[in-house]
Amino acid sequence: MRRIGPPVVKLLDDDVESIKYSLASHLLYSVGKEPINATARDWFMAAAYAVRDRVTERWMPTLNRYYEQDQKRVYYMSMEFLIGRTLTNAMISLGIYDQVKEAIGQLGLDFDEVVGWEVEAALGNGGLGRLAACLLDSMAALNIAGFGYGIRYDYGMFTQHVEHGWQVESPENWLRYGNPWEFARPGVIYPVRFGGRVIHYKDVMGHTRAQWMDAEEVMAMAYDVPIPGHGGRTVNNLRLWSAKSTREFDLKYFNAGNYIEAVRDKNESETLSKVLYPSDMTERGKELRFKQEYFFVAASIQDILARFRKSHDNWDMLPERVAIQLNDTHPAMVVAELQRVLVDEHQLDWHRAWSLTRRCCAYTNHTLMSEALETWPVDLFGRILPRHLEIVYQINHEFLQEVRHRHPGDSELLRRVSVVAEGDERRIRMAHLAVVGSHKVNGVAAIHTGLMKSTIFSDFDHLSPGKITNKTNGVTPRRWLLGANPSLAKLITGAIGDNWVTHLHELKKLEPFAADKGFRAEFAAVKRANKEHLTDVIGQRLGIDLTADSLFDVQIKRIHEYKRQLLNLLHVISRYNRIRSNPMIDLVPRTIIIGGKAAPGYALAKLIIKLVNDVADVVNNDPLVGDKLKVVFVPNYNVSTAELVMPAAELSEQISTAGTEASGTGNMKMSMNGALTIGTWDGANVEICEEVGEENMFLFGLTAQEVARIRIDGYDPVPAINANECLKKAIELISSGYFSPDQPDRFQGIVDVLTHGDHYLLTADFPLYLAAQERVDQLYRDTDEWNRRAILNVARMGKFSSDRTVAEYAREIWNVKVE
Ligand code: 26W
Repeated sequence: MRRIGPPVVKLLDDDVESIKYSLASHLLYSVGKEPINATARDWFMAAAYAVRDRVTERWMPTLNRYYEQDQKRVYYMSMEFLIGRTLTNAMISLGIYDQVKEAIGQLGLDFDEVVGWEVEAALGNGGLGRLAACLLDSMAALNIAGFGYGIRYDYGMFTQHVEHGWQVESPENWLRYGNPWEFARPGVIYPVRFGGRVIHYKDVMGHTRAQWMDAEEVMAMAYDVPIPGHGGRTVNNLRLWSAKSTREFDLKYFNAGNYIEAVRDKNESETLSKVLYPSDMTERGKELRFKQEYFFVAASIQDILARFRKSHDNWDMLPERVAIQLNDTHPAMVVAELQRVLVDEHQLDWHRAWSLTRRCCAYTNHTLMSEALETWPVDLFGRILPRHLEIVYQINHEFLQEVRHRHPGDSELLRRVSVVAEGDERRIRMAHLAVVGSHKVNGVAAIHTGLMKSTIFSDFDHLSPGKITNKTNGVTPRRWLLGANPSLAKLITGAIGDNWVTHLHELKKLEPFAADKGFRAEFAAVKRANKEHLTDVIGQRLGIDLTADSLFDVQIKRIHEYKRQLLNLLHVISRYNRIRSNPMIDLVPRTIIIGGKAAPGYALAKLIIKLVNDVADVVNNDPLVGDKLKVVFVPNYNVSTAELVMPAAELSEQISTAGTEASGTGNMKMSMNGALTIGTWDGANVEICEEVGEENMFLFGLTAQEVARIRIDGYDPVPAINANECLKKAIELISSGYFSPDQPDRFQGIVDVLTHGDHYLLTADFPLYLAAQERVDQLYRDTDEWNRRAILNVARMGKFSSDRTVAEYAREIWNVKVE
């Protein structure tokens, strides 16, 4: 039973002595060691537990408060939460950073080393997963009753190693030493069914009912992770599901006396939460992925409804107490599942249930790229979720009937908007299911939302004007500025106070400081120190000698053709050619830093990584080049690496083909840390430009409209290549095997995509990119002016706090109050 009333436990004290006591007692009682034989990792665990205690005692009152006040809950449903490390983040949220650091120091330990032992929670691929983590942080900071639901993968994102320049993946067993941030909830466990068949019958009232039977069962067990909001008033909950075989299952085999078989099958049913799919675009037709999606949807819906039923017996209250946000289509089965539970299990009338479902759900789209839009073959769908397939057909039938009624005779329209794609193989379009089953649909940047409305969802936009809205992404300033860049944070706070941490618009007050020579010098010193720190780490870990005197030019993100890491490389190679043909040339020294993972099955992306490393080998070891140009591939780019690199970036590369990058969030992180952006008119770059001013960025290239136009006309890259000597020479150098003498045709695949079709229009944008890079060099020579503009970038980043993003969702989609 839930206890109502004040907490029985008195709050722990947060002074250094009390924290030292916590550390020592956790080392003994939780870790089972004494200082004499404790390793730094043991101390990390002790520190995590000491901080966790202080998080936990704020967590339970938060949950009780929501219950007592019967607050509307927001459920953020996501297959990915790319959280990163938690220890210092939690210390900052609770306002105990200095004390814990001091306590650890007083125990004779190295704080950075202790903190460095934390294995990050990498339950996500990239932008979408990291956005989920930023939104959770902001919901807690804004005291919104926001709960995350996801999967507790045994193996999250793979670790990337670089061997002979190639990406090699290895599984990351992140739970090996235990996860101090999670609480196992063996009592919170729900059955999830797969397969079987459906029978239809008439009940006593004469209503036709469906019964789903003979299904296999897997159990979903909850693990809870507290999400502390800044200031510590609110600690929200992230509930992650882990698959467990059922007890019936065990008994069945035990009774049959087949123990070995029992254990083998048990393993199989537990594979559901074994591993995160490491591709952020295509997982076409993978049955396990489909099952993972339903697994976490089914468990979450049971949990959400159980919580609702504790305090409500009127189903009509559901949309007033429950908002469900679908992070892309991965949880889109929520639409069919909620409808199924209401109709089949609680006997609601179909139309009443459908109204409730739609008023609860909202869907966020994160990409327009057709290869990333999920569809499932009808036969796979029906084999695994036979009742859901019927429900999807019924939903579609009623939807199409309404469309037919409003647009009689337009069979093309029906074909286009149908949830079922007809063709050689019929498929369920999850995006259409999500749109039809939601009351709001949103894109993640203005240009992206506009393109959603004019391309993939244009019919839906006409059918339901106003349903598709924009919610431009943001990032949490707690992790990405205060936590990652403490010296810049300190400089800012010294100038304008610390209110910016929760009200990022206050950064505006920095604007006048851009004109202050003294402040510019201090700003430059901070950036310099961050660059030196990165230089040290790269020297130690990779053995590459960098100089902080060069311009740090950074592109860190997943490796994808559309993100155009190759365009960056073409600039690098042409720069190299310039230096080689004139070794005395007076060029601004550059350090090009590239980092990112390729999907294990994405051969071309892996080849791009190899090219970066082969180019780096040649350039970095060419005595003619010296410090004028260095190229570094940072292995295993993840949240922790991002926290290291972002603060040291001076030039932020955001150069996707216009119209392809939904938003980008790395662009915001780097600007916030005082980098200038070189970028295309794509994603949130456009809005960053509106805020910071075009004169404080280096925007270049085709617009999304021009890209669309060119593609309709059909693009031939050959004339563009022949017209630009630099480009031609760069491609020829790759093609000649200059960077791969041991295998001259290694990069033929890359040369081919550039010279045949060039779908992402690198060759079309190259001259403008080079010109923009020229402007970068020019400005960098005027250090003071560069710094002035960098400060203006920081000062004008207020819009890109995920607090603003969450507040917009709260008001316009979730209908919950923001204080
Ligand atoms: C089928 C598996 C799969 C997994 C992830 C398909 C597609 C995805 C996502 C759509 C990929 C993703 O991370 N998208 C990114 O979302 C960010 C947050 O909104 C945006 O900032 C990025 O521009 C967008 O690429």
